[in-house]
Amino acid sequence: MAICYIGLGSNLEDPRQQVSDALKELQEISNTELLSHSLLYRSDPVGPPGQPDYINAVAKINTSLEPEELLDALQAIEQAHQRVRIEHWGPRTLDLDLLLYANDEIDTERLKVPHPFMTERSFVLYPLAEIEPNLVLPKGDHLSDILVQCPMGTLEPIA
Ligand code: A4P
Ligand code: MG
Repeated sequence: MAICYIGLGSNLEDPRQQVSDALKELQEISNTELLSHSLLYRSDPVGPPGQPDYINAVAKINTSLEPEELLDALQAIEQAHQRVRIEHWGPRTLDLDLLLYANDEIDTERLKVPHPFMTERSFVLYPLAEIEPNLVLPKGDHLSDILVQCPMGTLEPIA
């Protein structure tokens, strides 16, 4: 079994509902258990300006799926949310990123783990720290040390 962390994000078509529904759908992935998840957070978009605010969250799961099988399952959930890919870093109904898969480092055409931008993004780091404050990344970096170098910016937890 592998402990994994999934980053959820949405900024189209009722983002709060999209993320809440996706958290429930993570529980339905085969051979996978949802262990915990963060609050929902609101933030300004990173990337092209003029798009709506994002809602983000992070989930912790335990799975016996292989990394690419898990990615398949995450992409199936994205598809079910009728995600429209308009532009890179542009608006989306649902984005599911595999942030961490056990202590693995993966670099294939389809999958890069840890997720390449996770250590720069407040909307990933703060929800992750909420559920796993003592996390150590595969290269040995402590999440708490990365966090102090990443301002919270406009990120705020929502009720
Ligand atoms: N892929 C490779 N590694 C991974 C991984 N670890 N997890 C591949 C998931 N997918 C991974 O993904 C393109 C391909 O990446 C996939 O087919 C998969 O094989 P995509 O989701 O279609 O591409 P994208 O989302 O447009 O690009 P990217 O770089 O994944 O963007 P991000 O990092 O997802 O960022 N602002 C706020 N406030 N909140 C947000 O959530 N999100 C983004 C998107 C931009 N700005 C944001 C937010
Ligand atoms: Mg993505």
